[in-house]
Amino acid sequence: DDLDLLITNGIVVTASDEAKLDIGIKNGKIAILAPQGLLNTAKKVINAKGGYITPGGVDTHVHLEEPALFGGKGRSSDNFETGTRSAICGGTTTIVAFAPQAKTEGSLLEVLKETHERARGNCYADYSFHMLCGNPSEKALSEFPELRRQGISSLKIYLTYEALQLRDDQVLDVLYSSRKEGFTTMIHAENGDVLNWMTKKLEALNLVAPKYHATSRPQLVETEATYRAIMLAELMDAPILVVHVSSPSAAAHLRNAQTRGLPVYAETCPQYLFLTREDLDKPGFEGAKCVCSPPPRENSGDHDAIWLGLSNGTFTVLSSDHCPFDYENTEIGKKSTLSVEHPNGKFAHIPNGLPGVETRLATVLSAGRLSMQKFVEVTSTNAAKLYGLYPQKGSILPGVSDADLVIWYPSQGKDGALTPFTLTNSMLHHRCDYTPYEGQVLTQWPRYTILRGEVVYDHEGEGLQALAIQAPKRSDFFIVQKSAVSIAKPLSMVSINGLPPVGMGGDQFVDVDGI
Ligand code: DUC
Ligand code: ZN
Ligand code: ZN
Ligand code: ZN
Repeated sequence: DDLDLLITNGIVVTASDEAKLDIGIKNGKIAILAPQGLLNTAKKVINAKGGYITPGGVDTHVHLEEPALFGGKGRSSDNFETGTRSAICGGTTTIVAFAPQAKTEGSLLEVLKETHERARGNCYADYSFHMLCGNPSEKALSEFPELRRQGISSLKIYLTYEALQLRDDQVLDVLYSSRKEGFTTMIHAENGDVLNWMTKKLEALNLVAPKYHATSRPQLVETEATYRAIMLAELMDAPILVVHVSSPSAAAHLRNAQTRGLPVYAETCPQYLFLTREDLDKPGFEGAKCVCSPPPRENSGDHDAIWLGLSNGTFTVLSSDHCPFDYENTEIGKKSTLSVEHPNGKFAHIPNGLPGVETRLATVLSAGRLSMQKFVEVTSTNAAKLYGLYPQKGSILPGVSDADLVIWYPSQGKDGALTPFTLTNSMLHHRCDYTPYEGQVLTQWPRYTILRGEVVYDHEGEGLQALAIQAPKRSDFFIVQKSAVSIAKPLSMVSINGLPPVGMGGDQFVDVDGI
């Protein structure tokens, strides 16, 4: 039978291999991988010109159309339509967004239903959801089995933010119910009480400019909460993933936990590889553009430590934490309320979050600091594995995987390579009015994004400025999360420096019903 699409002349990369192979696609699936030149009939042929072909990006940390939960008065710039459009233009074919339950809401199922309604029929990319749990009430906890039946196997909780912060006993409630259902619990690890105290003290001294956002949240704030999260997870013998890790010292605690064999996973994001606190110290209120939590850290040494954590397996995934708020907002002022008392803004009123779903892959690939296999592993394969989307997503397995692919430009110096270009926000397809990576020089961008065998983004045909989406929005792209946890084991099993693992003493919690 004829193939629907044949991709020739590329270097196929997975998390484990790299080989010159042609790819045959039929009915939206990878049909065959063959030595180059062997396959020759297909309805359509794309010549990859010697460029890399990777599985479509899987971005498992994306906030879309959420209410104001992250400080300040911002409203999410992107809805499901603009956020998923931006994703595919950057080579990400599957996102996992959040179904957000604030403290004031009782039912998780109700929130999930509403989130489905916002997403359904509006997405350009495949999607799934993590439950975001701000109120682990008895009712909410009793809904976990039904959530699982509805294809949800992951849940995010917070140790900070007024609308979301849980006490330690509430964290234990969530971990207890999660382990029964086999959920992965994602934890935002910052000590909310400490950073609120720091914020008040800074405000009393009138130190309110954007740069003081970083001052209010030193690494210790993240490190303590990370260690606490590990300790609570160890006590409960439940798997966790610590999200958006920015601090080398927090990373060291995570590494240590992994070394002791605990199912402790970690995520980092491009903002912790490229931005520093100096980006918060721009003239005027510009620093607000880089306000996120945890904040960008001090210097390139911190970046080096996070890159190392990606290379050595401390970080299982590299996600965007796409959470955009408009800088110029006619209703509420510049990414904050600019008031009479605070004509230059006040960091505590700046909603925390950055756009990044479209720039995640190209910025990291252009930096050239990860092997191609590691790049695929942390930006696609491991994300799919952690949340039960693998091997439909995150891989290129014939007969098994969806035909979700990115065809990159040939590497620098080769025929057909992309001329290095300076990133500007006008090139992007999100609905946010800035990118924190404005001015960064990139050497790569997806040449084509392919979703279930269809070319959904054609950068070459349309040029950088153009909206190049050809596929219509799908009626229902929801991907059920299958296996819940722990396919992706932490990769680091040897102790650091050959030292014996550091134990914490004591016993894990043992449940009476024997889980
Ligand atoms: N941090 C951010 O910067 N934005 C969204 C939520 C978060 O935890
Ligand atoms: Zn968070
Ligand atoms: Zn987030
Ligand atoms: Zn305030």
